[in-house]
Formats: sequence, structure tokens, C-alpha cells
Amino acid sequence: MKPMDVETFKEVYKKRFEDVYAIQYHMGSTLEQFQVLGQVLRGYYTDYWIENNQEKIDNQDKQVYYFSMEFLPGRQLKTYLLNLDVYDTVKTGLTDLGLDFDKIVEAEVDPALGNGGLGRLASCFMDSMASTHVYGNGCGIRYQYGLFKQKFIDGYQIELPENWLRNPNPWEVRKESKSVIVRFGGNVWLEEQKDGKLKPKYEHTFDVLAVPYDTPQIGYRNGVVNNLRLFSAEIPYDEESKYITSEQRQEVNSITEVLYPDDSNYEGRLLRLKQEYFLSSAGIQTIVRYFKNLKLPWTRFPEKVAIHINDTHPTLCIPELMRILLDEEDLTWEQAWNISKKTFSYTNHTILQEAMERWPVYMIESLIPRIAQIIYEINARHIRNKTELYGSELAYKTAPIQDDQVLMANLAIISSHSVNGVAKLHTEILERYTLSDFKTIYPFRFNNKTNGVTHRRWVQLANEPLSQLLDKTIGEEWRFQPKEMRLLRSYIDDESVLDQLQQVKLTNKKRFAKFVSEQMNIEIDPHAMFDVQIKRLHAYKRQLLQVMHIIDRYLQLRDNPEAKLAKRVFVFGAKAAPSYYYAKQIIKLINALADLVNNDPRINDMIKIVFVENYSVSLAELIIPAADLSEQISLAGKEASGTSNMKLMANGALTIATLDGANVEISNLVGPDDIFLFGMKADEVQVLRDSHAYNARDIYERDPQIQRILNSLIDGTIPGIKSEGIDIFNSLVTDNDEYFLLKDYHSFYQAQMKVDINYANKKSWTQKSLINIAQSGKFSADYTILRYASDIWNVAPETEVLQQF
Ligand code: 9GP
Repeated sequence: MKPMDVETFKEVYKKRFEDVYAIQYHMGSTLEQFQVLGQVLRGYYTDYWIENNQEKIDNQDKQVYYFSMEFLPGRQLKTYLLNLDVYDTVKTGLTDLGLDFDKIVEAEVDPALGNGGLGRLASCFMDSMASTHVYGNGCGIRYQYGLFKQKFIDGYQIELPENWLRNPNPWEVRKESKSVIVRFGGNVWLEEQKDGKLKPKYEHTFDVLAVPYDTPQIGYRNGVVNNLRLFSAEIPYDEESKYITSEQRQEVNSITEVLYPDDSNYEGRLLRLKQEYFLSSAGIQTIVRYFKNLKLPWTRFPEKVAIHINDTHPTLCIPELMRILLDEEDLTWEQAWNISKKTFSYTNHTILQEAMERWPVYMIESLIPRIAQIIYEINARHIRNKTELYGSELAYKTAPIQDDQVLMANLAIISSHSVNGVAKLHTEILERYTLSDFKTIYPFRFNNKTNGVTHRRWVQLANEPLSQLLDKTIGEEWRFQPKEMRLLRSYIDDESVLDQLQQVKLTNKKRFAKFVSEQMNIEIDPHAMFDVQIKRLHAYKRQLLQVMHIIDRYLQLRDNPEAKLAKRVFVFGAKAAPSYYYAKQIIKLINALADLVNNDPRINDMIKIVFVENYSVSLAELIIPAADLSEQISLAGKEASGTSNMKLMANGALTIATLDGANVEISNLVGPDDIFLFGMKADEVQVLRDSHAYNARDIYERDPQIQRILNSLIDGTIPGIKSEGIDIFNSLVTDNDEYFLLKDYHSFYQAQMKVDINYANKKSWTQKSLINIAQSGKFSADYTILRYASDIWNVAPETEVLQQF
């Protein structure tokens, strides 16, 4: 990398500041100071970016295109500094200039362009692709408004718009000249050409300009710069006069105005479908244009391009590529289909039925008529071919069109060469149950790719004290090779390392306690156990199970303040989809419980509840290093993987978990003594559900502990709640507790008691924490990406790079 010394940096920074703002740098606001730093850095990395782009074209390297409706990058500044290897230079330079580095970092907006795990995974993958020399391009949408800003008013979630683009974004580059037109609606018919071929003709279409904005994705100290391309919808210039009414203009703008605020429950909304086609068409057109510049025959397309579909949302990429190959490039159906199948791969991220996308055929027909025709053809050919081979029942069950709906997962599976789940258990469930019919037809198409997280963001940057301790103890190799964190294991009996590890945790807990005191006006004791559950609010994730546990402890302490229970701070971070009423009721319940518990002198501050508002990547970076206990308590079989479990583990939190998603793999890595497992296993849940024998009311009536907890929801014990208490009570007792909280409660409670006992022994707790950190390197997204690269995308980096890993 180019050298940058402190003095040169300071000079460049000062000069740039004056040029831009016409004042001296120390007179500027932190936002201005950040903006200038952004520009200085841009000046530093653009050479690499240009070089990299050129090299990829010259060498005709195979490119991966990762299509995702969500990216959740978090603040970029520190990542750029770290990966460009100028972190210390810039920090020292700014400090020398009398500026506050941390404040400047915080001045950057945290773009909420995703809902949760899915979008964050996409961003971890972008960082890992660049860092492992995989030439990957992200393709997404530049939503003008990110996920709503959450506020609590009287304990209720209120959603406010998140205008993340209010200030200029120093990292993005508008590439107007690379814009493409995306066509919606109108009429389409096939007209015979002179040569007898049929070509589609369009009339009255609604054309939208897709303008790309590129953001560099810089590899870790390796000179690689990849690209994240986000498209924005605009009115085509030469059509300005056509879109005269404000409704028409609004129709265009609305396409990329807001992120659809739900990560698991997609209703048939026209706007969402428009977004999906907009991304698919813009992205595919861009790829086709790139490939055509290579001047190679179409048969070589899959050699140069791999397109990955992140969840079903960008599945329309498939018929869009078919459309271009058939209609614009004159390939036959068979040629186009072969190319397409070799190019596409698809990741499934959920088995929740309500999250499986389906679109009414009539909607697709009226919005994108030519795409509808292509999907009909894919459907007809699938039924015809598979009926011959497997009989009509299987053919129809796996067809993309059923009951006048297009099933996006079916379309993605039959049209891709690879389908993967995101944790071993999840893939097993897909193969055995959810997608078993497909497994019969395509036995070799399925594979597992357990998720991963980037340790650069989640350890190196979020937890500097831990990183320094690791450097001192095991050397710096882990920064390049997170697996090497395993070396820490040999310090399990080293009193000094254990002491230092405790100090690291305490430092991070104090940092979070300060934030909580300043921002929320709640005083928490850094010596208490920090018990953390941070994820979207969803019934299957069972935040309510933790609430039951807190109520239980509260009632015990109220009766007997001397009860032998560990002092705990319960931390929650969670947004609920605006239309998800039940989840919002749980938010209100947690806030009401917090009001009660945090202010009840009878329990001697033995419990505090901290529900942070507007949970985000930046807040996660503050909370995760401070966590002692990681709550991963979803109903077994429901959480595809989870990734906060990996981040918390890497920061030394112990996990209390059901055997769900990647918890299974965490458990296998650390062993039974260093994780607290409880609850039914996935197959037990299945058996119980199938037996129809579950009777939640019966448990409630016979079990005094559970009865007491649940009664507190309806007898005025928690004064802040109104109808919420009754509704939640009914969901458990009257509506038979869909997520088996009552069934799992005792096992959960026992595990929590075991946690208390273990926490009392500081040394052994720290040893367990050390084992968790040491084993976490295996969950580096770098390794996950290398597995995608070699098994799915066929773009394994050069052997030297591979050897490093
Ligand atoms: O719910 C899954 C979560 O378990 C997983 O960690 C994440 C990344 O693979 O994807 C989530 N799925 C979705 O958000 C929607 O499919």
C-alpha cells in the first residue's frame, strides 16, 4: 500500500479543509471534519479503485455479482482506515491537530439499508470478498430512506423516517453515464420477423432510469478494491416531458424511496415487486453490458460471471437474463437456459412459511408482462420435463406457478445450479422437510454454507482492548487469519491473561454503562452480568421467554431481596416491523417492565433492564464487546443461522441457547461445558407439533411458577401495560403458545440458574469466555466466502492467497 505519514496527512487534511469550507479546520463542525476526512481518504484510495477495475477488465477475471435487496454496512470510516492500513496514522494526525477522532467517527451516518441479519451478512460478505481477493460486486438499491428510526413514546414503538442522505455521503460516486432503463407495464406481444423469429414489441411502457452509485469495498491490507453498486430510480432525461404530473414523478421516485420494513413477512405489495424487478433488471443489464465489452461468445458467460441471489428477493434476475438473451441477443431457449443455469446460485435464509415470497400471477403480468411470459415458459417446460422423469405429482409440486401465484423459491431453485442453506441444521431442515421434493429431483444441487461474520469490524474495530490483548498474547497473525485465535486456548490457566481478559470486559462494560447513563439516564453496575438479546423482534426469536425469566426473578427478589440470584443487567435491542402488532406489544411490555423493575427499591438494583432505542450496527458495536451472556433462544428449527451469536462469542460472551441455527455449530466447537443449552431440539418440536398433543393451558394451570409469571401480565403487577398484558397472556394460554415458550420455560430457567452459579466463579467464567473467543475465528466470514468461491462461484483465488487461509 502507498505510504502515508502523519505529517503529510496533516498537511493534506488542513489544505483540503480550507479549500472546501473556506475556514480553518478547527473552526469546522465535527460533521465538516468528517466530510473532509472522507474526501482525503477518497483521494488516497481512488488510485487503487481505478487500477483494480482496469485490471479486472484487462485480465477478464471472473466476477461475482451478489444481488441483495439489503446491505447493512454500518459506518465505513473505521473500516476504510483499518483496511487501508492508515488507522494509526490518521488517528494520530487528527489528534495532533487537536481534533477528536472518536467524535469525527460518530459524525458519520450509519446507513440502515437493511432490516437485520440478512443485510448485515451481505455487508460482512462484501468486506470478506475484498479481503480474500474474490472479485465480488454487490448489487442493491440506494433507498433514500433506510429502515425507520425507532423511538419509544410511553413505551410504544414509533417509527420515524430515516433520511440518511441528508448530508453528502463521501464514499459514493454517482455514475450517471452507466445508467440503464428499466421498463415496466404496457403491452407486449410477439411479432414475427422476416427471418421467421418472434420478437417482442412493446407499447405504453413506463420507463425508469436506474442510476448507479458506487461505493468501494476495500480489502484488508491487500490492495483489492471491489464495488458495491446501489441503484437509484430517476426519470429518464429525454422523457422529462412525458412525466408531467406529480403523481407520475412520484411513481418513479417511490421505487427507491424506502426500504421495505420487514425481514420475514412479505405481503403482496406492488411497490416491493417493483423494487425487486428494478434491482434485477438494472443489475443484469449492467452485467450484460460488461460481458459484451469482453467480446466473447455467449457460451462463455458463466466462465466470466457468477450471479448470486441473496434470498428470493432478487429472483427476477433469472427471467430478466433470459429475456435479454432471448429477445436482444437472439439465443434459443435452450442456449439461454443453459447459460442462465450455470450462472445463477441461490441462498435460502429462512424456513418461515410467511417469509416465502409468492406473487399473484396477475400482478407480475400487469407490472412486467414480458417477464411473466418467460416465467410461464419456464413453468411449462419444468412440468413437461419433470413429469417425464418423476411423474406429474412431483413436477407440479416443484413448479414455480401454483394456484395462480409465482413461488419465488421454486423459481430460484429450478433455475440455479446451487442452492444453499446458512447453517448445518438449517440446510438439513431444507433438504429433509421444506425443500425435500426438490432434493429428490436435484440431489446434488443442495449444499450448506454456514454464515460468518467479519472479525475486522466485530473484534478489531469494535473491541480494541481485546485486540490489543490478543496481539500481546498470541501475536498479530489472527488479524489476517481469524482461525489463529485458537492459540489463545493454551492460555487457559494463565492467571495474568485471565486477569487481563476480565479487565478488557470491564472496560467495555464501563463504556456501555457510560452510554446508558448519558443517553438513557439509567445507572447500571459494570460488575453486574450483562445479559444481552439483540435482534429483530419476532415471536419465534422468543424475546418473551426472556421477559418471563425476568418477571420470575423480579417476583423472587421482591419476596426475598436476599435470594441467591446474580445481579444482572438485561439488555435488549430490537425493532418490530411497523405492521407486526404482536411484536410491538412485546416492546411495550419490555418497556413497562423496565419502568417497574428499574425503579423498585425493594429489589436493591439486582435487576436493571436497558432497552436501547433504534438498535443499529453502531449500537451493536458498543453492546457486543460489553456482553457477558448471549441470548440465542429461538424455538429450535426456526432461526436459520443467526449471526449475533457469532459476534457475541467472538467478544467473549457465553451463550445460552437452544440447539437452533448456528448455535449447534457453536456448541460443537466449544463443547458442552462452555455453553448453556436448554429446550427442545428441532425434531422434538416437530414431533410435538405433529402430535397435536400440546396443551399450554394445562401447563399454565398445573405449574405454579409459570402461573405466577403469567398472572403478573393481567393482574396489575406491571402497571404500565394495558391490553398488551391480556393479549400476550392469551397468545400463550388461550391460543396455545405457538412457539412453545411454556414447554421450554423450565429448562430455560434451569439453564439460567446454572449461568448464575457459573458467573459467581470469576476465574472459571473467564476461562469459558476465553475458549469462546479462541474458537470464534472459525466463524470468520472470510472462510465462508472462500467456501462460496470454490464450491459455488468457481472463482477460487490464486493458490498463494488460498494458502494464506
Ligand atoms: O432469519 C435469518 C437469520 O437466521 C440469518 O442469520 C440471516 C442471515 O442468513 O438471515 C435471516 N433471514 C432473513 O432475514 C429473511 O430470510
